[in-house]
Amino acid sequence: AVSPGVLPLCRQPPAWGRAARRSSGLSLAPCRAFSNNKILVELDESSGVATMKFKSPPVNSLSLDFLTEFCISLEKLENDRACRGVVITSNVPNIFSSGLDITEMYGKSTEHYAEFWRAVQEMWLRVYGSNMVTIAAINGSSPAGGCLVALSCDYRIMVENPKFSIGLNEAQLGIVAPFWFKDTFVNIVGHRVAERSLQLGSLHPAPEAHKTGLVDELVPEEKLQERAAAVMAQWLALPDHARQLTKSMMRRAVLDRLVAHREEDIQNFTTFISKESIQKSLRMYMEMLKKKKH
Ligand code: CO8
Repeated sequence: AVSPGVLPLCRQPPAWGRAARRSSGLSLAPCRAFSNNKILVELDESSGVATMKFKSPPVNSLSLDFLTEFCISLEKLENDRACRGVVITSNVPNIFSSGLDITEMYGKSTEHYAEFWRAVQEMWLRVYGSNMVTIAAINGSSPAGGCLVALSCDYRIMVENPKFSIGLNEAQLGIVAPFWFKDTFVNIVGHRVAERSLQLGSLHPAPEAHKTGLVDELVPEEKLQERAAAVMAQWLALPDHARQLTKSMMRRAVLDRLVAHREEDIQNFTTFISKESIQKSLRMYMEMLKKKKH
């Protein structure tokens, strides 16, 4: 489980990848990879850029296990001096992430809700507060928590397919996006766009998401990784310390607000999600998702 602000330190043994390649007889390409059940990470040591691919079919939902592995992977990269930037993308066709795993918020104990919510907070604190350059390469739909992951990055590039949508649609589920989801959203699109979008629980098709500023640019699917690499190179051309201090100056107040109210926020979540009416809304929403197929 993820504890507040203190994750188990899981540093890579030095030259882990190199040793593996040597024993397999492959050449010494400057690339290291590590993987867990949910996420694949490849670090190109020559550019200092890691690619993190979500690989948890069918929809990359952010379960407790997923969030824990996500945080551990981020921490590994954050502590790796060879890594300066990370591109976050998906290995599952047509889906970036379907957001928080609804089954973690339904029919469970209050202790479970608290543990789950702490992991959601931890994920956001790590992505939004990362020292690395973070780019979301959004190659599929990205509702709610999936949108939050993208919003927490420094830059968003989305595949131009209008079938892919993104947004904080919590209101559609009968739940309310917490203040730090809202703060992150407002900081990107401004108050008016965020207010309307949040009240309506809008999922914006890619072209509309671009128009509102929710994503920074659209590209054809086959150009996504190439474009992410080009944008990353642009951001990495600056000295890290100046960029990092500037990022911290822009984001610190929002991060500190959650840190200061973390336990209260967990309490609010567990109370809210445990309500019978909210459990009923979530059940109906899950049934609607299942019915949609048939
Ligand atoms: N959690 C759990 N299971 C999910 C989720 C999810 N978020 N999304 C989809 N699934 C399941 C489906 O039920 C389905 O299960 P099964 O195969 O057993 O029937 C399976 O994944 C595949 O789903 P689809 O058939 O719907 O796949 P599609 O490719 O047709 O569509 C979508 C993919 C677009 C992602 C679609 O599944 C969808 O819209 N999902 C719902 C997304 C959503 O609304 N997520 C919001 C989660 S809430 C959140 O992130 C923030 C909450 C903040 C809490 C604040 C409270 C105070």
